[in-house]
Amino acid sequence: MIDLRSDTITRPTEEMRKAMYEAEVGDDVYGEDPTVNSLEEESAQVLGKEAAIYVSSGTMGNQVAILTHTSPGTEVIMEANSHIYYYEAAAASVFAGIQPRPLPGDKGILSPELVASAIRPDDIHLPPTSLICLENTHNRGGGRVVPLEIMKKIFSIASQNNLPVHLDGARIFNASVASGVAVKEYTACTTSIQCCFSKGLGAPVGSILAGPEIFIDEARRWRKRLGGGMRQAGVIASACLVALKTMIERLADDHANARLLAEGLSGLKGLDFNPDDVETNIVIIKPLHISPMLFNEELRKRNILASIMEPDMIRLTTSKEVSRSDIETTIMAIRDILSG
Ligand code: TLP
Repeated sequence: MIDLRSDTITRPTEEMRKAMYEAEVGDDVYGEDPTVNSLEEESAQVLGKEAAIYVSSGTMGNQVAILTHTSPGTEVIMEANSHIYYYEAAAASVFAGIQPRPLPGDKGILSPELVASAIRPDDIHLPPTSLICLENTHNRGGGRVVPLEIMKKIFSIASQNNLPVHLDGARIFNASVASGVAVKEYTACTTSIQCCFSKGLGAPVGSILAGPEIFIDEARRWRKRLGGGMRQAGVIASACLVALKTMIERLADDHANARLLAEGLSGLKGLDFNPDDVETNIVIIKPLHISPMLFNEELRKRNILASIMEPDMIRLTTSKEVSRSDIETTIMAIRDILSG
């Protein structure tokens, strides 16, 4: 099978498995797991933040951040297609009791002016704005890189209003590798950042949440409250350390494969698709004359897996599990389906 459903399907490398086998461990709820401690220190350093906390998933990282930054009855500004708004089962409303304020973006990119206009004035009728959330790269935006300039402007607006900014940086290393902008430059425009090891970086489990020390201290309490305090978590954290060391540069290969796919699909009749929209490892296409369900079934018959994003949208995601020749096979299969 050629699995293009997501980059979450990546399996640990040999080096990760070896590190997991050999990991030194302790009880992390006591702060005594040396491998988790190393991962948190190293991640904080790489992300340019004072401190970091290892969490079980990207969703937990985002939710712990929202819980830590906000209080019930306040409003959180987010992009209407962001993962936090779209794919976290309303967790922020359920757990943090916040009201989301979804704003329309251009393929995931928010306009700073729109963000500024959405910040609530002080009025007892209105929920106070407590947080601005961003996402980079933007998943439903087709893996688009949010430009640094946009992030800088939004951060400056937030700072003028004494508001924190949380970045869902599940794929921040993809953004950095694609744009050539250092990760620290992006994170300098955020108060906190969540980034995933279990996507393109190939580790089996976990994300990091990084931010100011005082914020991470409180995030530790929220993680515990949610039942996210893990014990000998060094076994899985060790693979994340390997991911940081060995898996970032190679994301360029995934981007090159996505580009190859984009070019192979460019101009095909029966597809609504602009290859210029592809900037990282995600390719979103809209078949025009065949339903995505049927399109997906046809792909599956040809041993290719894709994910349906919307009733009219298919997502193809490249990762280390997909080779250049798999992409060539996929292009031929899609041409075949559309011509049939
Ligand atoms: N995204 C998954 C699905 O949930 C859609 C995928 O296959 O892409 N932020 C972003 C931007 C994400 O894309 C994801 C996962 C998360 C957060 C959540 O991470 P996990 O799955 O670790 O909770």
